[in-house]
Amino acid sequence: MAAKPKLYYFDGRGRMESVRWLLAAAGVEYEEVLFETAEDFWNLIKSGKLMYDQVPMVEMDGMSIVQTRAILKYIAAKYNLYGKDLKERTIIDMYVEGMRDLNDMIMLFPFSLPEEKQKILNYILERATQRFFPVYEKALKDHGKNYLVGNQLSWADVQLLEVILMVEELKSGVLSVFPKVQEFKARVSKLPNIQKFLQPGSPRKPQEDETTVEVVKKIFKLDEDLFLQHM
Ligand code: GTS
Repeated sequence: MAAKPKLYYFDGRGRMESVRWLLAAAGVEYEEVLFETAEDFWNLIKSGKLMYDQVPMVEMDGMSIVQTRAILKYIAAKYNLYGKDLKERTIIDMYVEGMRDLNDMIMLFPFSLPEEKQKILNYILERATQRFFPVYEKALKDHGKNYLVGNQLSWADVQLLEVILMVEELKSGVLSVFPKVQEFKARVSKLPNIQKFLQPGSPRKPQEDETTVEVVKKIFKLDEDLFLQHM
């Protein structure tokens, strides 16, 4: 039996959460190495497995895969969640890249300065409801199918459910004017692998709280000003 994929990251969502989602949707069991300190991270760097001395990293099929998109693409392709041909793949990429733009904003939100939080929150919600969700509402309405691409579950659907739930955590009721997206959410949440991942006790992580933010800053030695410039 092939070894289970092994995920290396800190104990939080960050960039790894979409990898957890995609593996879960594919019904793949995995192990996690969740480091807690800068020393743990340094030891991983010293192992020479991180191409850019960065995580996420996933050990899978004899590779140490880094770069979030590379990891996700490999999993999507391997588990038949990446369309049936190049055109479907490109459409999946277009959906997923938009969703990742939104996802990245939400991922960084807990790290924003207290005095900036409300402004950033408003911006995220405005982008979600004015720019991104209308696209998925229209797509689902226009083709009348259950999934975004090719009428079978793909990476785009998994990423969409993940980001819907993230936005709803920031503001409940945001889907009220998107009936097709609401139906999509209900439908995809009931798929057995996904339903399992949504249960309490699954490897799904909560949104980063203040404690996790402090741990992450220590692990990656993030100086606040530098970090904000990076954002
Ligand atoms: N483009 C990379 C990806 O998508 O994987 C970025 C990876 C990245 O910046 N990782 C951070 C890191 O390892 C951790 S986190 O942003 O995901 O929390 N930082 C350490 C460093 O020295 O850059």
